[in-house]
Amino acid sequence: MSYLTSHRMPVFRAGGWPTIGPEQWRLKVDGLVDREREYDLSAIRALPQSEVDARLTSVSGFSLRARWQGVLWRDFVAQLELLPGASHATFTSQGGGYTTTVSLKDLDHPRVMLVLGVEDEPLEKDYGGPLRMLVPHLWGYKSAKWLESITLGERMLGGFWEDRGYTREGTIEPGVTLDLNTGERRAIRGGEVTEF
Ligand SMILES: Nc1nc2c(c(=O)[nH]1)N[C@H]1C(S)=C(S)[C@@H](COP(=O)(O)O)O[C@H]1N2
Ligand SMILES: [Mo]
Repeated sequence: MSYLTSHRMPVFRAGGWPTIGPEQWRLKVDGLVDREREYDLSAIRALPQSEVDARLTSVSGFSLRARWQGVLWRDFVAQLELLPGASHATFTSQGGGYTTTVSLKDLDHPRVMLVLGVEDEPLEKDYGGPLRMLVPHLWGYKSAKWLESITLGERMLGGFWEDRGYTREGTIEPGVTLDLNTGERRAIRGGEVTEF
């Protein structure tokens, strides 16, 4: 059983579910970039690979800490040439119905990652495989699963959860989270949860 499954990580699939396999999978990057780009999985694996130890924290009250493997956003953005005015990235999931936007300022963070694996196993389809985002210092709805495209733009936009009442910024607020690593409820103070 995978790490996420054995820790009872919920499986969210708002906005659809991919119908293509990893062989057909492509990530498109467009908008305010010098040219449109497309990556298959081997192209993503050819970029510098890293690992982060970070907690994904959902506004719905659970969180999980894990070791995530993939490409750091900082390394990914470094091989793009952004055009003047680019200040936000809109992430669209396969399935068509899920999008979310994050400012480039928020993405410029050492633990923001395009995730290919968790705890040394490939990311399963349920949890966003073959490739998902991890933005650990914002609520989980900013971490789009089944990444299909990244569009560089000049403004904050709505998105699946943002249009249903959650904030566009996605800042983690103080409260309580069910820590799936231990099964305990713990207080969080707002911002990235790094203390456990
Ligand atoms: N495509 C897509 N991405 C998504 C979601 C979703 O429903 N569909 N849910 C988001 C929310 S609210 C959270 S908390 C995390 C949950 O990730 P998980 O389903 O792997 O637990 O994924 C985010 N990314
Ligand atoms: Mo969430």
